[in-house]
Amino acid sequence: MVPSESALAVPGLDANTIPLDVYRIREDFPLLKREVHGKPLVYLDNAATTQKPQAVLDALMEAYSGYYSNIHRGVHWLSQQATTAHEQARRKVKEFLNARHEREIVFTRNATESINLVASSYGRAFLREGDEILISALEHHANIVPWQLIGEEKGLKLRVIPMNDAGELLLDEYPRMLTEKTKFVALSHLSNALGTINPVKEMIRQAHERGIPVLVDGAQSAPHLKVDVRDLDCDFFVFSGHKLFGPTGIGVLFGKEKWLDRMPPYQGGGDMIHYVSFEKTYFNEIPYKFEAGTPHIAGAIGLGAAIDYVRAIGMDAIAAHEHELLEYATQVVSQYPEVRIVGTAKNKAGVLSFLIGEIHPHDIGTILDQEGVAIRTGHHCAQPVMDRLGIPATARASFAFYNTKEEIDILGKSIQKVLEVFR
Ligand code: C6P
Repeated sequence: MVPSESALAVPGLDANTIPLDVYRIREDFPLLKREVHGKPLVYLDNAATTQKPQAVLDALMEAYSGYYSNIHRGVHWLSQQATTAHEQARRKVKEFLNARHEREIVFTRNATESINLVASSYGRAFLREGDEILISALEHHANIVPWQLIGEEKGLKLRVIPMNDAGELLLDEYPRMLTEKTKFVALSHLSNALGTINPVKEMIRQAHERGIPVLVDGAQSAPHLKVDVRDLDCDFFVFSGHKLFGPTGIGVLFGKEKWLDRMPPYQGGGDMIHYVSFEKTYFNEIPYKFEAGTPHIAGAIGLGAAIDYVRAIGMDAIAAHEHELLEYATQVVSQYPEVRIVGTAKNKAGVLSFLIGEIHPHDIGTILDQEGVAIRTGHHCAQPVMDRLGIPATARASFAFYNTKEEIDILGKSIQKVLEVFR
C-alpha cells in the first residue's frame, strides 16, 4: 500500500508508514459501537482516557478466570503462572519503551504516582535547600504539585520555562535557566491541554551537558508517539496504562538503573523487602524495591495486552493517522469564524482545544454531548496553562487511532448546533 501524503508529512516519521485500517480497528472496541442519547457515540476524549480493545478485556478476564493468584509469593502452580504473566508484562513495557532492562520498569498506579515517587524518593535523597527544579509552563498538575510538595519540605525553588501565545516553550530561555542551582528538570512530552509536542530530546541533551537529570511526563506521548527512552536518553519516563488502551490503576515509571539503585524506597511493606527484623530491614532489588504490597496484577497483564495491540498496529501508523485527523479537524472547525483554536504550536499531536465566541466551554460540552460527541471541557488539570493564556477553560477534542474523519464531520456539525443555540 502507498503511504498517504499526510503520513509522509509527519515530522520524524518513516516515509514507508502504512496507513491503518480504521474501520477494521473499530470492530475491536465494543464500547465504540454504543449509542449515546440515541446517537452513535463519537468519543473524542482520548486525552482523558481511552477505550479498550477486546484483546485487553480478554486478557483481564483470562487473568482473573484462568490463573489468578498473588505473585512473587507462592510455590503453587497458580502463583507461578500469575507471576510469569506479570513479569512478561514488564518485559513488554521494557520493549515498548526500548529500555535496557526490566529492572528499569517499575509498576505504579498511574503517571501521577510515578512522578510522586520520583519527586519524593529522588528529592529526599539528592535535593538540598536552595536547589532549583525546572519545569515548563505546559505542565499538567501532576508534574507541578509533587515538586511543590517536596519543594516545601526541603526548601527548593520551582522555576518555569515560559511559553509563547501559540503554546510553544521559549527554547532560547531554556539554556539560560539551566544554572548551577538547577538540580532536576521535569518536562511534559506532549501537552494535554494544547497538544504541543516539546523537543524533549534536545532539551535533555542540554540538561545533561550540565549534569542535570531529566524526567519526561509521557502520559500523553506514550499512547500516540513512538517513544524510545534510550534515544531520548531521559533519566525517568512516566505514563498511565489507561491512556494507552489498557486498564485503569496501572502505570509505569521507567528509571535509569543508576538512579533507581541509589534512590530510597517510596513506600514500605511486603514484596519490597529482602529481609526484615525489628532492628533493620534490607530492601529488595529494583524494581521490586519500589513496589510495596500486592500490585495490580491483572492490570499489568492487561497493559501488556494493550502494548501488544498498539505495537501490532504500529506507533508510526498511529501517529500518522492521528496527525491526519488533527489537520482535518483543524480545517473543519476553522470554517466557523466564531471558533478560536487554543494552542497553535507548529509541532502538535492529536489535541484540539478551542473556544466558540463567548460561549462557556461547559455549555459547548453539554450541547455536543446531546449529539453523542464526548469531549472534555475545563482547565484539563493545567490551570497555569489557562492562566498564561488568560482564559479559564477550553473545550478539548482529543483523538485516537480509532477515530475517523466522519466523526470529525459530526464534531463540525455539532459546533454548528452550538452556534444556532446561542445565536
Ligand atoms: N490528563 C486529561 O484529561 P493520570 O491521572 O495519573 O493517569 O495522568 C496524569 C497526567 C499527567 N500528565 C499529563 C500530561 C496528563 O495529561 C495527565 C492526565 C488527563 O488531560 C486527566 S486530567
